[in-house]
Amino acid sequence: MRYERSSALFKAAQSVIPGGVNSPVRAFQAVGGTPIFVDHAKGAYLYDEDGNRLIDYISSWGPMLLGHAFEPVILAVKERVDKGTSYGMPTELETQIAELALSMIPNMDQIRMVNSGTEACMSAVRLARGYTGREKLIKFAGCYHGHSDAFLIQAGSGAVTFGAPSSPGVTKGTAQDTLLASYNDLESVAQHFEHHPEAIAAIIVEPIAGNMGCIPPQKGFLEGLRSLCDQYGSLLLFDEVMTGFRLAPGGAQERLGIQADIATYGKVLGGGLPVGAFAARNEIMAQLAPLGPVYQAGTLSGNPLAMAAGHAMLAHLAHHPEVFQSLDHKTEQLHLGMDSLLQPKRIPHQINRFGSMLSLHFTEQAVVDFQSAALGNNAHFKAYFHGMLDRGVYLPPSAFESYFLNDALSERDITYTLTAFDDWLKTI
Ligand code: KE4
Repeated sequence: MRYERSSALFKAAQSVIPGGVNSPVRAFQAVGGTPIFVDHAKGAYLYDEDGNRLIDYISSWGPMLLGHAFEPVILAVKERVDKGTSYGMPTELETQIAELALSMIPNMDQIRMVNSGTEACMSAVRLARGYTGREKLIKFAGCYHGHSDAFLIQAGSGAVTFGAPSSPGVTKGTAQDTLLASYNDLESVAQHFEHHPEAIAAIIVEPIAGNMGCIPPQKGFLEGLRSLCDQYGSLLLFDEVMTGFRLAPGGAQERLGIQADIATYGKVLGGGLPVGAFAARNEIMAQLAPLGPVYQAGTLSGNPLAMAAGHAMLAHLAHHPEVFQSLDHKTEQLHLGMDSLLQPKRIPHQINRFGSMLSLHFTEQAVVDFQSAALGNNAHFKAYFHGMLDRGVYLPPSAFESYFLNDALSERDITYTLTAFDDWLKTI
């Protein structure tokens, strides 16, 4: 693979954009090398500035569930753009996508559109605090809910893990209201409720974690969170920015049969345009401005182009539920194929998979939380990432990310990917 043009473009970008990227993970810092600059994308393929065609397993970190430049989405945006790009006034389109989304999502009465997953999660936490009148938030080490201060918290010292800022700029005052627990470890959550029985507004959780690689919930984990919230009068927030409209029309709530009090969305919901959202029952949403005192707003929230793209995306998924089985099948094929190639090599590895999310970890022990995910052999991962990239397969440039398959991937693409994997394995 040649990368001269990407290298030149990266050099130019670095002089005017911090780190040359508008989101850190794109900078390849975890795997080294030069970020790939894209010229365009179609279906399952990315076409970079050096003319390389790459099979895409990131799908823009989730939104491109149906592949890049999905025709109905492109057409919807083209039809809409001549009517103007933003009004700062309500449109029928916003009601239509809200009705459609709520017809797919179980257990929610209303939805508020925002412009990113971060904004959705940040607003959901504020709403939970406003609704309960409580201040503490429980989150899980390794789960990512966007870059709002309340989420940029790492394990602090102390018997019951108090939060400490994981980024400069996050204040100790903020950190003290975020309590950290371990994913798949109910006891680490119960401890917080025992110490703060009436102070915890909510638990926020990725129902299937996708920011430590892919980590599915163990049996009873989410059910346990649900019952702890019911026992102590706290709200259960499902961060479905990744899983929403990806695992099933109704996301993880539908797939797992567990009800959240507030659910957040993004990615697929916007069909690739900037959209986030949060949904809840009427009694909770009644607290949100302009109905109630919990303030939240956004100039471009419900933007007509983004709504047009999102509506076209959801309409397709609502009318073609077979997409979800197709995605599951393709992901299973990739999983089983990789595993069968790895077995004879006796390379310690774990492959986690749920729906169309998957991750490969070079480690002996099961990857069930952030601590076990961190034990992966990163040198192996870097070699794997670049080995596959050199063979035309684009994977997430970090071991702490999930793959996001898209339904434009053909059986041939999966077979090619496994051939490339086998070819790389021969080099180690
Ligand atoms: P955004 O603000 O990036 O739209 O969404 C934040 C967010 C919230 N919740 C979950 C579960 C998420 O995975 C994300 C964002 N995901 C990352 C990928 N790990 C986006 C990629 C990036 O940061 O560039």
